[in-house]
Amino acid sequence: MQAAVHLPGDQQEMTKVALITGITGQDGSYLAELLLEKGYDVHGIVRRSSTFGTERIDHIYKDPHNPNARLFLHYGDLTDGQSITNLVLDIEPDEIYNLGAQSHVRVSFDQPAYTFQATGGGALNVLEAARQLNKRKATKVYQASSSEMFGEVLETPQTERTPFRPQSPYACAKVYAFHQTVNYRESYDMFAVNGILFNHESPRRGETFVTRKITRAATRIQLGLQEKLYLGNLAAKRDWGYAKDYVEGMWRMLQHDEPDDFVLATGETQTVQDFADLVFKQLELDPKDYIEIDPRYFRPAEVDLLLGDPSKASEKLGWTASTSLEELARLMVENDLELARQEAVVLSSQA
Ligand code: NDP
Ligand code: GDR
Repeated sequence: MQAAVHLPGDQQEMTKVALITGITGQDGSYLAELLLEKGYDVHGIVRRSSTFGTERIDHIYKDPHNPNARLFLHYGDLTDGQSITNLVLDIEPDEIYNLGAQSHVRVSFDQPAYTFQATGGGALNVLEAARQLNKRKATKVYQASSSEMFGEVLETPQTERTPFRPQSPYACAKVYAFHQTVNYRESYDMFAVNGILFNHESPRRGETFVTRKITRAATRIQLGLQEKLYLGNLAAKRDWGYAKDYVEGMWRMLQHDEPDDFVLATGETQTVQDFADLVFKQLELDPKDYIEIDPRYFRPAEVDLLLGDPSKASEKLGWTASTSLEELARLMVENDLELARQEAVVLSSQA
C-alpha cells in the first residue's frame, strides 16, 4: 500500500509525513525503512551526543541537500516538551510514532527518575504536542507500550484486558504513558493508540538485551575472542518475536479505521536458557561449558513469565508474527558471526 492520498477535486497527490521518536533505536530504524518503502517522508528525532549514534539508519540517510532525500533528522529530546512541540508544529506529521524511551528494564532500577521523565513524561510531551497540532491538522499517535506493564503474572496468555501490575520503574513509566494515551484519545477525541508489544529482537537489538548479549557472546566464543558468558536469571520466560514483523503491526494500527489498543506477540514463550541453548546449538557449542551466572544481572524484581495473545491484532489488523524463534536466532547468529570475523581479522592484523 502506498502512502499517498487523493485530494477531492483535483488529481494532486499528497505524500504522507511521519515523525518517529527513537529513530536511532532498533524499532525506529526498521520502521523508518518500512515507511520510506511505503512512500512516506520520514522525520526522526535524535539526541545530541558527542559521538554519532545513527549507525542503524546510516544506510537510509541521504544528505538533506539531495533532492531525493526523504529522511530528515532533527535534534530534540523527549524530556524537553517545548522542543517536541516545536518540531511537531513545524513538521506537521500525519502520523507520530513515539518509540523513544529509556528502554532497559534493569537500568531503570538505577535511573528511575530519568526513566520516568523520558519514558513516561516523554509520552505526555508527544501527546500534548499532537493535541496542539490537531487544532489545525489531524495527526495520529502510536505509543510504544510494553508487555512489561503486565508485570506480576495474573493470567496467561496476556491480552488487551489483562490488568497491569508493573514491577520496575520502566514498567511503571510505560503504564503512565499507556493511560495518558487512552486519556488523550477519550478526552480530546484523538487518534492515539497503544501497541502492547511483547519482546522483539533482531540483529540490530542493543547488545545489553539478553538475546543479543547471547548471540554476540556465543559467536565471539566460537572464534576464540571470548571465554565465558555471564548471565542473570535463566528461568525467566519471554515471548520473543522479530522486530521487523512488529513495526509492520505498528503501522497497521495507525491505518485501522478507529483508534484502539493491540497486543503484538507470537503466542509462544521460552526461557532465557532455551534461547541460549538454541543459539549455542546452531554454533555446535555446548552452553554448559561457557555460561556462568553473575548475580549482578538479577533484578530487584523480575517478571517471570510473558506470553501474549495476539488474536485481536490478527482478527482486526490481519497481523501475525511470521518469523520463528529458530529463524530469528539464525539471523542474529549470522550477523554476529560476521561481526566476530571482522573483529578477528582486525586483531590478527595487529598481532
Ligand atoms: P531502543 O533502546 O533500541 O531505542 C530507544 C530509542 O529511544 C533510541 O533511539 C534512543 O536514542 C531514544 N531515546 C532514549 N531516550 C530518549 C530521550 N530522552 N529523548 C529522545 N529519544 C530518546 O528501543 P527499541 O527500539 O527496542 O524499542 C522501541 C520502543 O518500544 C521503546 O519505547 C521501548 O520501550 C518499546 N518497547 C520495546 C520492545 C522490544 O522488545 N524491543 C517491546 C515493547 C516495547 P539513542 O539512540 O540516542 O539512545
Ligand atoms: P526485558 O529484556 O527486560 O524483557 O525488556 P531483556 O532482554 O533485558 O531481559 C529479558 C530477560 O532476560 C533475563 N536475563 C538478562 N537480561 C539482560 N538484559 N542481561 C542478562 O545478562 C540477563 N540474564 C538474564 C532478564 O532478567 C529478563 O527476564 C525488553 C526491553 O526491550 C523493554 O524495553 C521492553 O518493553 C520489553 O522487552 C518487552
